[in-house]
Amino acid sequence: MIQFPKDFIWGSATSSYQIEGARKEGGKGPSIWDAFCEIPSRIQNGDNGDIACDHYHRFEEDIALMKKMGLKAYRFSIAWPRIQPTGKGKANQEGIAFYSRLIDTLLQHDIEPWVTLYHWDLPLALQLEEDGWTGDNISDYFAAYANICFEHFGDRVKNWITLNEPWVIAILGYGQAIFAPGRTSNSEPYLAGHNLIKAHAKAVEIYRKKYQSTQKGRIGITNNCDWREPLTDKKEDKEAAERALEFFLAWFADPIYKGHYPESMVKRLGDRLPKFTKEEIQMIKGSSDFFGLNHYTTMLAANATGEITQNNVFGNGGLSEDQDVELSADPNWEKTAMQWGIVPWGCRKLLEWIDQRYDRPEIYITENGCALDDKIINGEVHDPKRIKFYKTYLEECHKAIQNGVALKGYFAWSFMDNFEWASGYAKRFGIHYIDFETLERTPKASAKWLREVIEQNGF
Ligand code: PNW
Repeated sequence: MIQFPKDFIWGSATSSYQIEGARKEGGKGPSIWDAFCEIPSRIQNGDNGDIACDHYHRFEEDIALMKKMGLKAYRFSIAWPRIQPTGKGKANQEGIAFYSRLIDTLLQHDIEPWVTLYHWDLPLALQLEEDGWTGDNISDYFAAYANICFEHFGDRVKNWITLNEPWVIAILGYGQAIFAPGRTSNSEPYLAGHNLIKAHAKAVEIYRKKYQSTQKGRIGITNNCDWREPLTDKKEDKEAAERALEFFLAWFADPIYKGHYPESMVKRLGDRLPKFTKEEIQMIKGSSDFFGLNHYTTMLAANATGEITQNNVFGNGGLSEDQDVELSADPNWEKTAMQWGIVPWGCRKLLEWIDQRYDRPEIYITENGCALDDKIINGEVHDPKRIKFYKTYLEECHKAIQNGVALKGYFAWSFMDNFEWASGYAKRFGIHYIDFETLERTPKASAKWLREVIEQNGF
């Protein structure tokens, strides 16, 4: 029997654009994802989040399902354009009222809200008028928005996550045009990343100065990272794997934990990597109360010796040419519907890497899970492969804890099938099945398995 520490947090996660729907209701303004989905051929099957899971209207039913599962925590995100329809100015009271009801209902069911302030649905006006995350003033707009959220929800919300996955925002949004706002560049990602780090730190500064002492919550950031395993024992490949992790995770975590970008990035990117001022470094260093980590997969990394063959799945190598890293997958690995390899030990190695590099931070896995081709048959979804995924990843998490890693919680992605960005509704990550015609929710076998895990605090 595998037992997790007594106070281990068991949760599940979603994000606003992926589940809420109600695109034009409650005074919400348009977001860059509303616009991106209008562009032909960007999203599989021409899907969009106009209705999604209709969580905006069905949140009480969803919270009842969470309660049934015994979830201790629920991670969701606030849609910035519901709070500030143009990204600036005073708060939209209907937006405040919606999230207030959501938070109250969670607390009534003893479920701890973990709130992400930004999970990619930037108010469209900020993209058009301020150049989105590459704009000079964007971090101040974000901080002002964060302030509104702390002011209205901070009496009840004790766990804040500023940004979800700045790497994805910068690389897939500004480098590879896979996600909104759909730009292609080899310099904008580094500028966007720079502004994202400043935005995070400014929001944290406001929280710490104005709210933390009275509201007594915690604030951090969630980064995503795959594991990179050296293809061979050769020194060049080991260095390539390390470099790949630096361009992925240390890009954001080094400034926050060490006060500077990784040396490998500074050396290779030259003028494309902006510099922080002394004051900014002071504000950024130490600006996370915990280490939020989203982890999905592993790839093999080799030193690139010539032309990069674009071997990376769904862009998840970043801008490989900047790193001189060639990625590949072991053909023996099982894969998910995203074609992401299932490699549980990669999760442990990544946790141990973070533990070492950042000197034992408290880590929360704020997302882990898999997309599979689930089918509902006679009202049931048998997803043994997902159960095995969770079981084997959790076993490695447990090993990491035994090896001294301060892993404090785990959130399954996702609570329900939802709008999987460029893949639309074709990829199902949920532990609850959604029929997107009727919007009926059904717990999958994996939800029932996780319910027992939570009940026994192990398996
Ligand atoms: C994360 N990659 O996205 C997001 O936080 C979720 O909203 C999303 O549904 C989930 O993971 C599954 O995709 C990612 O290419 C998207 O490396 C792409 C990558 C990583 C994470």
